Amino acid sequence: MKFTVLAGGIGAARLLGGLAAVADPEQITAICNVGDDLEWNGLHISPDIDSVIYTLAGIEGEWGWGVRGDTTRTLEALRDLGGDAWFTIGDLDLATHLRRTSVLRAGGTLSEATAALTAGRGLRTTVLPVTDDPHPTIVQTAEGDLPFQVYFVQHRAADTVTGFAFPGVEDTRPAPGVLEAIAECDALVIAPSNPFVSIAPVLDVPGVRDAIAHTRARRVAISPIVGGEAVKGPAAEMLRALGHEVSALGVARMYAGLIDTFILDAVDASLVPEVQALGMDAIAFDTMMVGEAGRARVAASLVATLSASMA
Ligand code: FO1
Repeated sequence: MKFTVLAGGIGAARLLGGLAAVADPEQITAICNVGDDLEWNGLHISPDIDSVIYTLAGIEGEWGWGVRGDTTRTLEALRDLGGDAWFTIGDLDLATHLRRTSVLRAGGTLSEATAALTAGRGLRTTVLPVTDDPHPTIVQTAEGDLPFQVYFVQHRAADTVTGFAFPGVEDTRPAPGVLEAIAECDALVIAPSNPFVSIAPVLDVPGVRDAIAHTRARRVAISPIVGGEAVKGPAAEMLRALGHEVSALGVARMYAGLIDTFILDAVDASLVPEVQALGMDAIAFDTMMVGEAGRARVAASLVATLSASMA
């Protein structure tokens, strides 16, 4: 079975790690959000791409980002020199950003830089940015418009969110391979990622929604909300602030018309009939991806669900 996964950060990375353990890694393509990207001390950082690459390489960090066992000596030295140090880039992580930025400076695209990084880590899974064009997420808050990482890291997601903007998204083009990966897969999976700031910026690149509407693939989304709370990050606060129901059903409503199957966690099984009433299949199983065994278990349940729906 050929999989294409629309991916945000850590939830998507864990799912992809599990999928690569239970399926052929060469049959998996991740299409990654780039709305979280930022320039840091002159370097191009792509947090969601890096979460996916590090997790697939089995070296994801204990901080929830970066590389396992990393240190911050460079950052501390930079801080001592009066540099910009609110974003914690580890010493080993830095190599990734140097490599990416050098490819970009030499005239390469973000896709080419990403391919260099996946090859360098020995990965067999294809990792694509959704677009090679600049496509930043702006979080609109009561304090004003903030680039995503300023809202999320510098302001600790403390500002009241009023909306999101993706300036210039209408001029972005899907990166090479993105539309093909959607058209030619058997299973199109929307990872358990934040629907507002991880998945919407992927869907909004011109051509992506259309490709999803026309793919022959089974289209499935996994809820990032479990028991009324986000597994990680500010998705629950964003749903609440924007007037959505803070539940897996609230997320399912956002994907109505786009997908065939919605997967909820077992604790939300009572919501299955209401999700089905939206015009999609609904399946509930344990979606908590704790440890490598948990990731593989969730991926195996996903594959079983897909196989059953295609039989
Ligand atoms: N998240 C934080 O909460 N604080 C940080 O200082 C931070 C640094 C960082 C550096 C590189 C990287 O790839 C990710 C980093 N993140 C940090 C996580 C990042 O904000 C999130 O992974 C995503 O953008 C949300 O999916």
